[in-house]
Amino acid sequence: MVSIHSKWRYFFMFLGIQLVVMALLSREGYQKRVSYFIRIFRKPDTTLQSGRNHTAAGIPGGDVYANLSHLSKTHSHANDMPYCPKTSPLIGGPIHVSFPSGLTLADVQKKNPMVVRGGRYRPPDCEARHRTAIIIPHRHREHHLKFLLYYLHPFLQRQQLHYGIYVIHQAGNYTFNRAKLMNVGFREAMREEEWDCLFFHDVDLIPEDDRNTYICDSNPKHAAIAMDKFGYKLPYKMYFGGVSALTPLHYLKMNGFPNNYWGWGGEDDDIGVRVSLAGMYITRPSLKVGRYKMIKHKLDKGNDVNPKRFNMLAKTRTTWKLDGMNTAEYETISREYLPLYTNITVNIGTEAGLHPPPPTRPPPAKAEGKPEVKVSAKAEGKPAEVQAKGPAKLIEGPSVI
Ligand code: UD2
Ligand code: MN
Repeated sequence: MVSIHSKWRYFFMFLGIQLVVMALLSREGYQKRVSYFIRIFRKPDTTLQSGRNHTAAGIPGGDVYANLSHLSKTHSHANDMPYCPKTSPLIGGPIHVSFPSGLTLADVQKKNPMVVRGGRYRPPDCEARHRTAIIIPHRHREHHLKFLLYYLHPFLQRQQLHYGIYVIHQAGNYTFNRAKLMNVGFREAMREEEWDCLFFHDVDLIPEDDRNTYICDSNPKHAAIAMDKFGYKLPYKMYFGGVSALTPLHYLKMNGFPNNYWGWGGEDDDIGVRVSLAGMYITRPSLKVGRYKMIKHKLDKGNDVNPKRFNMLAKTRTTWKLDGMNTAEYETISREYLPLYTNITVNIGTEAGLHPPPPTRPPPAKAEGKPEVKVSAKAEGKPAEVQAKGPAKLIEGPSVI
């Protein structure tokens, strides 16, 4: 009698447990829980080793340097190399992004032994299908640049691209002009190699998934569709900021980017409007893949919000053919082929031209007893770095890879 009793007890306990499990699973979000349990019992994924961690959305992120260690320098870019596969076998999906203190450019260099002078790379064991130049507008953001290089080099190598990284550095302290620097980057990069795709890339945006391939589409591509700062959503339909990709043909068709947006804002929308005015449209990767983390920062000194941006934007339709790549004027101050990137320092002038006249000074105060200080008109009108470094100095070209 006692044993029958206990049998029933076990049976009801078993039934109860089953009911609880079923209730848990049938509630909203049961899929997440199921995958969570599966992940606990699954063997670790060997493609995303050690640095595995979780991205903001709870997606597991791997070490961006995983998958690359087997590439050796023994391959010598033979002429008869086969084309790389259409989808790179080195791609690993979500990437764990963090910003450890103490990282140096020397560390980044050590981690990327196959990157050659000027920040160029070609896959050692196959012929790349794509040639991509990365153009980064820059001033006083060395700290961000270091992190971007740390992530971008292995990211691009995992995609088996032939690539080069160009940092376009605005000389002097005059108001920053992101879009004009892009025009400089386009011309200077195309002067060096036949790139078939150009990625225009903010210095502070780190891609979080290497399935976001840095190759061009048949129309201009907006790659940074999902950023942490916008809650991993597109802020508005025409948004074209952060990271975008155009072929040389796309770029020329829309007359490049505007040169006259000085200071923060507006230029990205102008560029978006140019795309449609030139008869093209914006393509995008999926929200799952076009994910980026922006390194937190404040508005820079020398990049105040541009108060004219809305007025200017209203006129893009009439200005895009008159201002852009066809009117971009600048002076190259230096071109340096550094181990991890090509640095091009340029004088892009001001609204008043490349060598604006010195600002008119108020007449000297009379009878104050102070001696008049004379300022050389010649030295005054030029940006500080132009004065310091003198005329354009071209450091020899990159070694042939
Ligand atoms: C947003 C857009 C950016 C651009 C900008 C308006 C995102 C993620 N990006 O950036 O594409 O449209 O608004 O102009 O929404 N920079 C320097 N030094 C400076 C100032 C700027 O290097 O002193 C460069 C740098 O590459 C930076 C980029 O210009 O990432 C954009 O400037 P920002 O980061 O200050 O502006 P943000 O984040 O609002
Ligand atoms: Mn930013």
